[in-house]
Amino acid sequence: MAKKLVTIERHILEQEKQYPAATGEFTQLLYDISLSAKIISREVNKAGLVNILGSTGKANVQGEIVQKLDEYANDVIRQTMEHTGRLCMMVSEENDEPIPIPEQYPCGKYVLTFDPLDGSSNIDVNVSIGSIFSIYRKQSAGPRGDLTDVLQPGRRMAAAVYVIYGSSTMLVYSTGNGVHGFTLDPSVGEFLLSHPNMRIPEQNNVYSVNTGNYIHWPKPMQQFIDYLQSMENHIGKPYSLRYIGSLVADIHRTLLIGGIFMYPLDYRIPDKPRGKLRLLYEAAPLAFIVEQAGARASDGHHRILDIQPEHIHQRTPLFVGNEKDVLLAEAFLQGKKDK
Ligand code: P6P
Repeated sequence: MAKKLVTIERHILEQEKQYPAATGEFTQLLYDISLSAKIISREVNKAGLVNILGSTGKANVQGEIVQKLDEYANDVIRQTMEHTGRLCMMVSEENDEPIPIPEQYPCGKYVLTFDPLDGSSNIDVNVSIGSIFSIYRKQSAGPRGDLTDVLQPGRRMAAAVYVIYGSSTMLVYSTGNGVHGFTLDPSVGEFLLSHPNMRIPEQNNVYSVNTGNYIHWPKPMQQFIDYLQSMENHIGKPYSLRYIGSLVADIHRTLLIGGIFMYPLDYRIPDKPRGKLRLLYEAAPLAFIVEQAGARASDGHHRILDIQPEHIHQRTPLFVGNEKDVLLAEAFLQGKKDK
């Protein structure tokens, strides 16, 4: 029987019907995100052809050399979003401060945080990279957004989206009503439903971590990895290692085949809690999505979605994957597991 052809616009509209109070604002916001994803995908996919590679020589708030594609993606998202009247504030990995809506545009009732192009160091070697978005509802009483609107715990998120620019471009989103994946058909410029109701498989003996950082981990973390690599673990054979070093690609694979992804506490990182990944626009939106797909997401001690952000570029350790594996990691890290 022919599969139903469902575009992301159609799917979002169907989802909206389940919220009688929905005004369509939220639907339009998700559509705006899919539009920026199509534009970024076009540039990412021709990066090798056009002289867009190489860095601008400028560094961003992370101190990383900003690839031209990072800046381009950041500009595309800001220019797609800021005039729509749907947002009251934005936060981007590429901008030191929160991004207010320009005075000449009206403010709306949503907040957008985003990492415009994560894993950009992989652009030049043609490894999958991604964009990550989270949407919150405005909390402040004033006409224009403020810091209380962007520093919300992930459990208050209204929606999360990630886009993976790989062998194909996929957009995966959740509004708290399951996780749904769409694949871009560039010939018609439509995201078509390809992965309805995504659920993480029950179990898979795959772990995903940069073992090159082993000597920089706390002892319990080293013991957990030793355990996964041994014959004495709970499945009686060593786990396989899969690590791409591009967050969206590693999380997407974990969601599709199971296992556990980790970016643990690393003693080289001076600021507590000594994680590399960012909470607001990396860990929290991805945690929202994976929890909706039946997975667990924590920093090794707390549920990611329960962490109250203190500042917009706050970092966190991240453990994502099958509940059993993440609970095991937490038991080791909390000293509750006999080694
Ligand atoms: P490492 C890419 O630079 C990134 O920000 C994430 O996409 C990725 O998960 C992580 O860093 C990889 O870090 O230290 O393993 O190279």
